[in-house]
Amino acid sequence: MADYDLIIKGGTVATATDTFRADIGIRDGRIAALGLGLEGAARTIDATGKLVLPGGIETHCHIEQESATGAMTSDDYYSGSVSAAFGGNSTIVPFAAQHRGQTIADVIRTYDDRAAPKSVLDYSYHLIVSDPTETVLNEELPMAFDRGITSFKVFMTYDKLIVSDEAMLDILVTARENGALTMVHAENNALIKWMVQRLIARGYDAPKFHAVSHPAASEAEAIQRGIALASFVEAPLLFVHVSTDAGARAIADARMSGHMIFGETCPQYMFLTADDLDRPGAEGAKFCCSPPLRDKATQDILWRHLNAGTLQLYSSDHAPYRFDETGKLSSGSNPPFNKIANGLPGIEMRAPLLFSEGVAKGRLSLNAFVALTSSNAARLFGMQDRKGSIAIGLDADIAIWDPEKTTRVTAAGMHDNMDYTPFEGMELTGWPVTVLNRGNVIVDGGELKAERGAGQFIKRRPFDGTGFVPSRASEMVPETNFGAHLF
Ligand code: DUC
Ligand code: ZN
Ligand code: ZN
Repeated sequence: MADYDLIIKGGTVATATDTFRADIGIRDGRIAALGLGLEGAARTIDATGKLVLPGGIETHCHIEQESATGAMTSDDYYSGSVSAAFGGNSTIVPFAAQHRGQTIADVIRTYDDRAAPKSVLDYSYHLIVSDPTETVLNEELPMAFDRGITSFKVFMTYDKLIVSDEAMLDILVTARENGALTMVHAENNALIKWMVQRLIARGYDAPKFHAVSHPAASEAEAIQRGIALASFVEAPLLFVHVSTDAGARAIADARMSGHMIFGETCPQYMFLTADDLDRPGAEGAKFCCSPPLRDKATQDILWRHLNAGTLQLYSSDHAPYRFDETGKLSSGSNPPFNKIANGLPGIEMRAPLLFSEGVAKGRLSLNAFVALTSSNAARLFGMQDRKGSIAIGLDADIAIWDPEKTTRVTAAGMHDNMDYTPFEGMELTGWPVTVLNRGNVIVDGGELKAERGAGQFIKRRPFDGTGFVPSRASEMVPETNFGAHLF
């Protein structure tokens, strides 16, 4: 009998910390050996000249999800996970959205029914909580955390999703007490509504005014407020889709002060600008997302924040709405900017864009690339015991990259259920040619090898705040608040 089911031979392995030559022996879906000259496998993959990296972990994507206004994303768990797999990912963590009045148990059941029969990749969900009632906070969320869904997102904007600052404090305390991580969409709702109203009233309704209606100041203010609330109750908070220098600097400051504050940015803020919204006719609608695209100077600064560790995650925020009446044009062929579904597709392009523009151009180390696309997500979202690195005992989730392969991005080349890609025409260097999930080859040489529904739900561990020694606000501590016990 062979020692291994599979050996990946002759490649250069890279983790978030190390780069080394090694063969990888895989048995029963896990990494069983790392060494030189491994032999004795039923199957061998020759990785000579290739980079052998942990499979990507995509932790910000919207798949088979209804928005608060009722628009359904164009990808279901099959097309969404297939597209993710072609982009070098082995695991996805999309959102399971609660709409007001819905129980969390009902939300989880709905998404289990959507994901289990279709996902080709391992998966979990973050909940979106829009109705934080007492029952949701005290009974339903703890039940979800016990089931291994240990993260959830809340919104500081959008009338149908927004949570008040008081609700946010309740939510943060619930998360803290149950070992969960709160993620937040941070934009100032009032400032955006005020801008939208003024722009529309004056006839400025073209897609490009979407960028004007969501000012950088709106993100900066909400991030600062989120930090103030989270640090007051000593709770961890992750700011998703950070798009401004001011927002990222607030995160960096909070981290330097010891607070459990984390940040994520996305390819659209690194590789597109608000000028893309100023395309002829309704074309700009293809580039409407929130927060909006910014400018070239911000792109340069976001690279610095990625390299400096301010932002630990780089995710696609894949929110696919087609350029037709089911998506971007649901309010007509020339929609005003405030009636355009928010979001861009990009799950397949996330890692290749960062590799090409970062690693291949010398702006990012290979190890930082692995950290940003895989390892940091595993740690932040409680999967580090199974995923996010190449080490003995971990799941054999592996992406084999050809660092020389060049690709021209086209919508037709994508495997999602979209009719455009915002990255059309970009020339990239480096591509994930073979992708494994738990030892199974799911993509190889441009072909899908995975079975529909082969992905497994991953029960995630509680948030681990090791290394942070935050100081609680004195008003929350009995020794300094005249003995009041507030937790
Ligand atoms: N926030 C997201 O994270 N994705 C799409 C739209 C939004 O507001
Ligand atoms: Zn958001
Ligand atoms: Zn999103």
